Amino acid sequence: SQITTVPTAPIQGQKPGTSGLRKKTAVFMGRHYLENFVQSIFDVVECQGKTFVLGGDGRYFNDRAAQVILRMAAANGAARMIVGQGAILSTPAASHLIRLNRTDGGIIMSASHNPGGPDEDFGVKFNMPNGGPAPEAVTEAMYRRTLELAEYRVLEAQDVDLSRPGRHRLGGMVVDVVDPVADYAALMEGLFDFAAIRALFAGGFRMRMDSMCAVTGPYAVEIMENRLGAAKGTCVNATPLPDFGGMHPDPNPTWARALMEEMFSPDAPDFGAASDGDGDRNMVVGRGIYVSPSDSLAVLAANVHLAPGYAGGLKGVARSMPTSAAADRVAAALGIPAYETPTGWKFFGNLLDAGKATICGEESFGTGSDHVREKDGLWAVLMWLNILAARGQPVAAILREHWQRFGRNYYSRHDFEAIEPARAEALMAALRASLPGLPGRVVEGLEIAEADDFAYTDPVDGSVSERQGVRVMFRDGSRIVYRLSGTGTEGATLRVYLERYAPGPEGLALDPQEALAPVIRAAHGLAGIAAHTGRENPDVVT
Ligand code: VG1
Ligand code: CO
Repeated sequence: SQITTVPTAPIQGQKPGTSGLRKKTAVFMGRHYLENFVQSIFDVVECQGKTFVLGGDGRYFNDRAAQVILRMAAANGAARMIVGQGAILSTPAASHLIRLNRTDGGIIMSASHNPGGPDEDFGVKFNMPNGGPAPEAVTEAMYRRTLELAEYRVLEAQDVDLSRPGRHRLGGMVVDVVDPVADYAALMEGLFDFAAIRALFAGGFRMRMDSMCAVTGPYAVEIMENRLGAAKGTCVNATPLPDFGGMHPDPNPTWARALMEEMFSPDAPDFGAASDGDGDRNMVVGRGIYVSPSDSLAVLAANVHLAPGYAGGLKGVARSMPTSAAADRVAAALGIPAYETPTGWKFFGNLLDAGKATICGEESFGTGSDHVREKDGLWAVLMWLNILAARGQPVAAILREHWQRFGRNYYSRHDFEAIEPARAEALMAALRASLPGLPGRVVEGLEIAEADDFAYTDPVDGSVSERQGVRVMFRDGSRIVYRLSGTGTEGATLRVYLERYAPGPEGLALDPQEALAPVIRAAHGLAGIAAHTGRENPDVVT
């Protein structure tokens, strides 16, 4: 077969955000769009003789894009591609395959928790040989390459049959189609006490695992139902669909409403969980009690030693800056370091590689550990199951005991979506300009101690990332963080992160929105949210 060099011209705006390049599907399907970006990836990482993993979350265009990427990899001299059957791989499973096979990285096709379909979103990102998302220096180089690209290379060939495991040839390149679930399930079996979790289910423990018609369905069925003996039907919405069945596969109380309703109903099962489009996020819910992601990270930090894979304890805990400080309190009690990184999993990679942190988390329903280099939704759910089996208590009791011991960081995130970008930028600019005058001011009865724009110096490679979010910190430990989303495809999204610490033993059982009421009012006042955006109320509250 023949390699064709196709003349092209730079396409503006191919700049990866918090997690890869995400655009409307129609944009990705546009002339040369996918090809230009993939060629830029290959030009930066150098494709010749290399082996890469390829897979995606199964959304609309996933199968077509996979064939294009394979033909381009072959034309650019790749030696071998390891592809999930049906071009399917969850993000954590892709990360694992990259590491397990010691490959030169991988390409993941996903727009994660964004809806999928011809009118929704698509995305592509590159992961490094350590299995983690490419750091900013690499994604910047890819972006610069898109701005100078003049041609791309593609092999003239028919589609590769990805419908079942097996080996194929595409030009001079080997294509190995692999079972997307098997290696990942084996990894989980090595980390957790499957016998104890099996005994839990055998004893009548009931669970609902909602895969939201996205990629974790086959993983959840194999692990929960087949290997752990959970009742058939425990896993719902377990068939990945190109449009996620019209769902918004974002596991939070707003978008996983059916799960929330069931968990708060009289006949609620013992435990509920949901995962996102590409399987790296998780939400966990107990009977009648929601676990905030920040609390989940803290509870895991305090209990992971109960899982065999973590019996040796933790080297450190890392959280993204907007995540609550609940995990820091556990780290302090354990006498281990706590790290605070900018938003996005790529910033955890160096800490994990260097053995400085063992578990990591973000307030955006992301939790994971050094077993892979992505956040991992099913890992978190299995960790919770392992803890529930070991402690023999319901979720509510575990949370109450945690707050009694460490105090409670009341926490909430308010999202204002689809704001006109210029207005969102103006809000952030005004906030940044106001920073020097904030310390000492009292708002809603709260005195501001410090205010800044978060900057991070990576303790491993010394790289600096600036302008990562405006922080307003109050004398009593309360905090407001403002930043703009880097994953959206339409307008701007303002995220406002709100936190207030209650030391206990009293006042630990309030509704977070009530406990945070003065902080919320202060957040609106300080940023002039209504004046800048015309919005009084957030679109999504988590
Ligand atoms: C959001 C979250 C961030 C997460 C990122 C990718 O980014 O806030 O914590 O790492 O999504 O998650 P942003 O820039 O929109 O706030 V996923 O599951 O979309 O890969
Ligand atoms: Co995701």
